[in-house]
Amino acid sequence: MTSIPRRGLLAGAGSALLGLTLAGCDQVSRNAGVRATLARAEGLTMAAQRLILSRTALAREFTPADISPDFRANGSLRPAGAAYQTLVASNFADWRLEIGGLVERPLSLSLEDLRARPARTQITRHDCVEGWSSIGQWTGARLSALLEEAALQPEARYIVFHCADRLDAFAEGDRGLYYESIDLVDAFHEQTILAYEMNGADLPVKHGAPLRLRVERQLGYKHAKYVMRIEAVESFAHIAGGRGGFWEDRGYEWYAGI
Ligand SMILES: Nc1nc2c(c(=O)[nH]1)N[C@H]1C(S)=C(S)[C@@H](COP(=O)(O)O)O[C@H]1N2
Ligand SMILES: [Mo]
Repeated sequence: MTSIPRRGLLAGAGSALLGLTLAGCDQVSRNAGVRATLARAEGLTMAAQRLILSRTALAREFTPADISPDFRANGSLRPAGAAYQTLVASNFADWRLEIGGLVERPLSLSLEDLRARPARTQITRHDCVEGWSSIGQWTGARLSALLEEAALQPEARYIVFHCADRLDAFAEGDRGLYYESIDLVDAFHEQTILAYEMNGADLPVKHGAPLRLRVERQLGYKHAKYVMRIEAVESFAHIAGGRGGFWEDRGYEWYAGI
């Protein structure tokens, strides 16, 4: 398992604690002072340490026989707009994943580049809040390795995933775009990958081609499809509705642990 940078782990632990004990309490979770106190190593209680351990535990993995013959697709099934259609037409040859924000070395990676990076394959169950589950096999680049390569700056607390699709046609500007965010505990989790393959084939368009997040300890809406850009941030308060994700901006929990 890749080791999470100590600073990142502690910062993530702070936000994990807040997520559990102060869920939905916006004022407090935005209070940097509270987070800093929770993140201080000496301030970590045994309960907090147990909590970190429980968050690094693996999600259940299944066998090839368990794979759902018809994995459901949900939300956007194909981003609109000429730019995405052009990418599909060339089989994503000109597509690049941008990794930036609070990093020392911004990256711009082609699918080929991503395939050359440390990878993981896993068979997991996807649980959607709408009440359905499907089991699929995912292969992708480990997010931890990509973030190590980009080298997070010490202020980085969250990883934001910007997607190609506009799910809300009526919302203004970037508020209608799909996006998601996770903390560093999940970003460095063993099973957190950017998947370019599903069930042994290229990721289909309806499931997020060319790249989608798998963050296996959380519910379906956290698994951003059509990922175009990854941004390391100290806070996501300035992005879109400010709550860390498309559905979070519409009332869903930011931490959707399962
Ligand atoms: N970009 C983007 N990512 C998204 C969505 C979306 O509409 N757009 N829907 C989310 C929801 S609610 C679920 S359940 C899963 C569905 O993934 P699937 O289509 O591969 O089943 O993607 C999540 N990620
Ligand atoms: Mo979902």
